[in-house]
Amino acid sequence: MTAPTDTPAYASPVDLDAYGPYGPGRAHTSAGWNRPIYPFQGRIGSREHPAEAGRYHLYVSWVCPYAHRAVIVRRLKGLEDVISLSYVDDERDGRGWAFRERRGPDPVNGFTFLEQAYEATEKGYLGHISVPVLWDRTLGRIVSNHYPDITIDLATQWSSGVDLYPPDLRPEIDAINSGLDRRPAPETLERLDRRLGDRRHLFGDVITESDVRLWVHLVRLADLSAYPNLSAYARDLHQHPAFADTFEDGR
Ligand SMILES: N[C@@H](CCC(=O)N[C@@H](CS)C(=O)NCC(=O)O)C(=O)O
Repeated sequence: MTAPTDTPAYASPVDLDAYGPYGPGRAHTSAGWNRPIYPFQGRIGSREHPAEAGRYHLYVSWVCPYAHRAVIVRRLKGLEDVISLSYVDDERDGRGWAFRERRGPDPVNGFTFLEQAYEATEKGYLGHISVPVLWDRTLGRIVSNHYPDITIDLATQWSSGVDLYPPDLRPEIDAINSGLDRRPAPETLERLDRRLGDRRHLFGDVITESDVRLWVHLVRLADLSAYPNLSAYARDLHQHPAFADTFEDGR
């Protein structure tokens, strides 16, 4: 592991001529759709990765909706001082996610490419190098790059006044979330639009995991005009700092 220094370490600029465009490269796919297999599925709260403040770091990207969810959950739970966060550069060449001036260095390991975190975890790793990825400082390795587990663990493993995944709602939250795994189908949007006809959020006054999932889709969909309740809901949540401050319009 490279110790952080006063001089930030950055990757050289994106160079498509020299390195080619990113991907498809390491597309480890699973049955049904083009989804990577996740080799790293550790859980916070397990014996290996106890829920300790200051121990974990999230590597994310501004341009990745999956990473965005983890950033919103961290903020909603008030975990900014508990779990550190850094952003990879928005653009990639054939070398994959990298740390550059635009989004700042890797404050934990001084890596210049995210690939180094995967390599440090598993030498010779040939799988998918994705964000979000959760890093364990104590063990010097990745806990998980499985985005649904990362958001659930952030939501449940540290107590604060906010419960995004209340036990009594979990079956219904899981059911809604499964329809929001990928870009939601029009029937899903219609159903959720109707649901929001008589409540502020998907489960009423409280904000849950499902709202985080849904909102990230909505703000990236081109046209919500056919869904008046979803449009109003998206605008309403956009006023909330956990949503507004973690999103750059136009992305
Ligand atoms: N697609 C993953 C979520 C994570 C993900 O795809 N992240 C993207 C950025 S939005 C990534 O880092 N991909 C790496 C790659 O394309 O190799 C999933 O289906 O669960």
